[in-house]
Parts: sequence; C-alpha cells; structure tokens
Amino acid sequence: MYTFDVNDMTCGHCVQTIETAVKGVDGAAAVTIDLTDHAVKIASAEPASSFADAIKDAGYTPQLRA
Ligand SMILES: [Cu+2]
Repeated sequence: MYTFDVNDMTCGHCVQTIETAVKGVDGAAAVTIDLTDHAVKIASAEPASSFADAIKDAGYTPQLRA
C-alpha cells in the first residue's frame, strides 16, 4: 500500500484524472482517494515510482508519504 500526498489535487475532476492515471499503470490496482486529506492510497504490486510518474504526467505533484 502506497500513500501519496497530492496537494494540487483540489476537486472531483482532479480525482478522476488521477484515478485514471493510476489505473493506466495497473488496471487491477485498488485506489482510494481522500480529497480533503489530498491523499491517494494505492494497493498494487507495481512499484511506487511507476505511479508517481503517471501522476506527474497527469499534471500533478505526488509526494510519497513516508
Ligand atoms: Cu481539480
């Protein structure tokens, strides 16, 4: 399970865009997005860096929560 802080995710449209980006890396990933907390939680066997790159490519700034 990875949690990314995405502070420039501000509305439902951002949530949809990021969810699509995550599913593009792993269609079987379980994605939970908390807009209030600006958190994107991903359960997947793919590496965190792949999701970070996809979220960046979608135009956002992900920071992997330690
Ligand atoms: Cu938005």
